[in-house]
Amino acid sequence: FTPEAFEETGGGPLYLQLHRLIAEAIASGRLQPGDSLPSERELAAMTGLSRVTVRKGVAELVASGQLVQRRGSGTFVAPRVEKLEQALSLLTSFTEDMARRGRSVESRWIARGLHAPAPEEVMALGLGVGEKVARLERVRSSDGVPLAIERASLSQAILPDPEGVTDSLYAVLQGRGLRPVRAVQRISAANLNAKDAELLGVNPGVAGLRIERISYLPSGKVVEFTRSLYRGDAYDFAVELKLAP
Ligand code: 16G
Repeated sequence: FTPEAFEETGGGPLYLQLHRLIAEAIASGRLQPGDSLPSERELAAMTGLSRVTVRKGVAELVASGQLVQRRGSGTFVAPRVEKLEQALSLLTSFTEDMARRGRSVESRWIARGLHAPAPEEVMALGLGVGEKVARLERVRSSDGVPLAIERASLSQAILPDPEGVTDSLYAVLQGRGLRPVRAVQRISAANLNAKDAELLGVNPGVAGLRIERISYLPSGKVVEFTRSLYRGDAYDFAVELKLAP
């Protein structure tokens, strides 16, 4: 990061030139995942830029997730995640998706139990008066990389014993003859808030995908109402389109 290097960055505001220099160093492999970046003071001394400008250039890379800042220990190149291509037309579970890829599954439980339902759960699940909701909230990881936060809600009638779900929810449902056969899924963009970003090990504000799934039994009865947050940098959702009739 020498002053000369800036002459080759194509001009523009100084903080953007620094942004480009660091991004190129990451893209070319000169900076590797996990490498630490010089401190703000050192970068300013190396480049001749002011600390304010350095801070702005680095902040952009933190916001886009290419750099990670850890309080007290500095700024690092973010670990590289391999994008997972996921077909959108198949009703599969997280465990099945990862098994098909030959990857491991780890789940970190945040909450699991029966609760009084929130209004949106009553609506989505068609709960009766006084019926409780089983909530399963967990961070789903694969090969050690956190990929999604899943918050599943099921009626007490479908899942009376949420504590009994230790690994795959769909395997438990299958065992009870309640495996969903159809689902409606909605995907929208979301910037991860500080709490969810921490659970996923990424910077607050980076791009995420909010996925809502309502799945059904052959009878049309709702099985689950699941709201998930997927890491935007780890997923690539693909769907096959056919010519409209
Ligand atoms: C998937 C589903 C989720 C379901 C879970 C069960 C999406 C967006 N979500 O992650 O609705 O509850 O699988 O996984 O695809 P499990 O059987 O591994 O617990």
